Amino acid sequence: MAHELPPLPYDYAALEPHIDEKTMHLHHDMHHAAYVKNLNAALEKYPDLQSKSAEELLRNLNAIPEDIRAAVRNNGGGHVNHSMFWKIMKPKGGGEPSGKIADVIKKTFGSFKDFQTKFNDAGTKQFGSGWVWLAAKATGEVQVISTPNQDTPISQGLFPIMGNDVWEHAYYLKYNNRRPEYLQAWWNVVNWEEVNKRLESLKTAAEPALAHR
Ligand code: MN3
Repeated sequence: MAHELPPLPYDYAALEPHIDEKTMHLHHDMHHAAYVKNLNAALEKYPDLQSKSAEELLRNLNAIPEDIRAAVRNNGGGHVNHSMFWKIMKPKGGGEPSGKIADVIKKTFGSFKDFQTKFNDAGTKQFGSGWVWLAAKATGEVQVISTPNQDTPISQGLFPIMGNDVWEHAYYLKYNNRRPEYLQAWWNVVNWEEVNKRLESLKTAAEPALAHR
């Protein structure tokens, strides 16, 4: 039961002009594929860990044998983060959020615009590679956080409702060093239906159901 690379849920060019086709090819077929391959390689010596979902492994990294802990953290994180990332984007996405996520954003941040500003700011300030998130506590309370590398909110006991990848591999071909421009453009491809589904999964499951193992 090896971990598998999920297919992109749309064409590589579908997020143009905001995210270019070549970046999507490299990002999905090379970067994400490498995380999956390296996660499986790390688990080779530990058959009892192979049946666990990547989320389960990441939820308690201290329980992972020390010799593969960093590999699981980086590659398991990379796998889970990107599996979410592809799904929370879609062609002709973006616009104002609707449904429950709109209410949560308004209640927490005052307005969608204030939320975007806070999210973009955290993404811009994340030094080096990492992610910016809207993450929820089990109580449902949400906050904007950033994490370095492929670290996931799951390892902090938080649930990632949505997140943007601020590694240079996510934007450098099109935006070069202009990360703020990428962060701004990204809102045009957000799949609010999927974000709402993730928010909903907080309430319907004791263990939030993430899409992919
Ligand atoms: Mn990436």
